[in-house]
Amino acid sequence: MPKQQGSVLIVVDVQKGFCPGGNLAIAHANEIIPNINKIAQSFEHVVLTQDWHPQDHISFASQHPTQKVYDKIQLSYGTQTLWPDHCIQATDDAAFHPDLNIPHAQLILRKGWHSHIDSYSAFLEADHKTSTGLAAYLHAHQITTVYVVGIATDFCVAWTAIDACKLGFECYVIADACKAIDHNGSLQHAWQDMRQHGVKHTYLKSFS
Ligand code: VGL
Ligand code: ZN
Repeated sequence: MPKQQGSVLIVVDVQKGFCPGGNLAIAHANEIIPNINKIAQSFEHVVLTQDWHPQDHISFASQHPTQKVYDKIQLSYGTQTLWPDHCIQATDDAAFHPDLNIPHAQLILRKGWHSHIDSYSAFLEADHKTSTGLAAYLHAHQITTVYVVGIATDFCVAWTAIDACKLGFECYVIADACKAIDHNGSLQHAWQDMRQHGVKHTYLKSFS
């Protein structure tokens, strides 16, 4: 299969914490992993992201005693959804799912490691200012097109894809290689947002 020239596959947060048995488990999330492994074979450039929070992370409901999981609160950088404690640095919950098998992936980008800012996006933290350095990395490799897969469609995948467009990359989400949290209509809202920002979507079948 020809390698996609000038393109990168960004594999978002395929971690135990987001799969059945994890602390922020999404039903059936593990089922997309064989598809991701297969798609990755079409790419020379693959970046894996890893949600990587300190134990006192601001997105954890446990840090806000009067709030509960899924509540939304206002922080200096905007609205923050509160989550169960998840993907704490160097815990088993933060490990990549053992089915993920992309030995040629070159970069593992950890995000969400500032205790006071969340980072759904692989490009910019939730203040929309603090850079992770990923755009510069991609520019250094002459990459102009970004394909995004992984977990969760309506949070980290969507924010990554939207920032990719805002930063001038052509961006595709491979819809059937993603899994959503879909809480209170968040998935529909995310697709609408992605469309408005110029994110395109495609499907697995276009890679076979
Ligand atoms: C994610 C919620 C909290 C994600 C990460 O990977 O989409 N969602 N942290
Ligand atoms: Zn997180």
